[in-house]
Amino acid sequence: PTASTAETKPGIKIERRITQEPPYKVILHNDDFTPMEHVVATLRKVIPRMSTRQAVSIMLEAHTNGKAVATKCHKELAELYMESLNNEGLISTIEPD
Ligand code: NFA
Repeated sequence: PTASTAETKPGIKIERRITQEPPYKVILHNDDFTPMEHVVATLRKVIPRMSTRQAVSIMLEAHTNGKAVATKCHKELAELYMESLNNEGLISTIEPD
């Protein structure tokens, strides 16, 4: 258990517990074959509350840079999302944030 402080307004420090933050990243990797439409549809199907605009943005970032963070969440959910994305033919991995 550890904590950090952040400045919001000048001179006002708010303490926030790092242990309450999502500790894992789900990384979407580019490939040369999967249609862009399928990537967007799959992100929206697998990850709750993902808008089409968000999904397109993540897809394009992975397409351009090779990878993109699809979401941040706790480990068990990250594993579920990774398996679901990979079952749909995508390549995803998880890593501690
Ligand atoms: N690169 C794929 C294409 O050109 C699209 C894609 C983007 C695939 C992001 C996987 C991840 N059809």
